[in-house]
Amino acid sequence: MRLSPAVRVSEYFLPTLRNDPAEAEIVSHRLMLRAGMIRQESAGIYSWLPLGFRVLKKIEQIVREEQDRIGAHEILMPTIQSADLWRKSGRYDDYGKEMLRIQDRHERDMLFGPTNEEMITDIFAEHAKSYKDAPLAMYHIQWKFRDEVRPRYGVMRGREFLMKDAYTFDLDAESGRHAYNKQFIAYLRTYARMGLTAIPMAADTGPIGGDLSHEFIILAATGESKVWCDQALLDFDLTNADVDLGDRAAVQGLIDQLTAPYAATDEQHDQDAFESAVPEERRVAEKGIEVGHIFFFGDKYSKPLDAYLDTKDGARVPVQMGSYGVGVSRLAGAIIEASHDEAGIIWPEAVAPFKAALINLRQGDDGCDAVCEDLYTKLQAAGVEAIYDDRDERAGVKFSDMDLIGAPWQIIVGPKGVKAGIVELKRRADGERDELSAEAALAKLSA
Ligand code: 5CA
Repeated sequence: MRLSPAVRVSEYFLPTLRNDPAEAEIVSHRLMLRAGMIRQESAGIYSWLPLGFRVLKKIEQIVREEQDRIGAHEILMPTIQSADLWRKSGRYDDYGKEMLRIQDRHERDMLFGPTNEEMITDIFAEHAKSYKDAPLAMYHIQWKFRDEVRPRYGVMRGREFLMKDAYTFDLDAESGRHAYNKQFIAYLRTYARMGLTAIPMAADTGPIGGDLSHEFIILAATGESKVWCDQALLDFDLTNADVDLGDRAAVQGLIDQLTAPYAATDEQHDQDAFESAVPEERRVAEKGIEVGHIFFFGDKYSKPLDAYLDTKDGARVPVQMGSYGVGVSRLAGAIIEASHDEAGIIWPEAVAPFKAALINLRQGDDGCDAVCEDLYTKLQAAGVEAIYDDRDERAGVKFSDMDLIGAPWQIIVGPKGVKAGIVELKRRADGERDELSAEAALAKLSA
């Protein structure tokens, strides 16, 4: 999807707020509201305004590229599902009040999907019959609904939220495990591209089921899960996931290496085991945000939903499955939790709504306007996504709004500099400023 390459604030919808909204308890929620990224429609349900939408699409695209890279195929399943398949799997009753149940005009039981194991198993079962149809991996990026008891923290725990859910189908458990491992590696790559260190932790499987499962956790004081791990995991270069995906032993070796140090969430934590496994100076006990969760559950759904494959020697076996979730909308909040300061958001370049904010300090001044217009045109031509603050506002307002929305770079154009033939290039992350010609700033940003 192509986002518009550049916008003028005067023509944009950027409803920034000067003050902290009272309802927001954590920094990412506050900043998303203040930066005009989202608007709450009802508890746990949000509209994504232009700035937020751009970030959501960037996150989605990274997730998509890393799924495609391991050979998963993108599809799109509906949000509304019939209750029939869920009755077959037994989860219609198990899911309880978290599931939003709906009746259509014919009084047929429908539901707003909280996840898609049943539906995709049924899709697979209808068309896949033999060993030749495996292995297969498919995913979609679709809105989910879970009627959470306590939706809170903005998009972090919503009721309606965007999830990438992938599903794998294999002939035997060993191949299924390899499919799980490939997703594991795709997850490390995905989070690393967003500037995040996500720690894999052995986890409970809850309503999804199975006995092999990992959560991917970002450490943050405002996280909802308590986590304990070995500092070694934080020091480990998790971006170092360059392994030949066809080499099962090498892939398993990498996973073993990543899962060997102690790492556990609340449900799995054992303080004695933690203390004996990790020397005191390396013990990390913090809170974390779960940004992904993967499961291998074998034939839990394929048996009741009749997804069987004929093997080469004529046997008939239930297909071995796993499912793999990434909290796409939650990530927008999680990235902000990991990257902000007093003044606002500091977007990692890969997910920034705009790479650069062009700030005209004296709108209406011929010199400033001319330099800005020229830069604005050239930034677009160079493919640098830019937001031009061309409002008739005080410099202070522009500075604070542009710091708030957090583009990685700011080009600041003022009357004095224009006379001297220079602009200021400011890096949002550390405030470092450079004085240089407009051409040099442009060259730096388009590099
Ligand atoms: N079917 C499996 C994997 S596809 C599944 O649904 N897993 S899950 O329940 O763990 O959800 C996957 C991810 O979605 C979570 O790791 C989390 O990042 C995100 N998520 C879950 N519930 C919410 C919620 N209420 N608000 C925002 N994100 C959520």
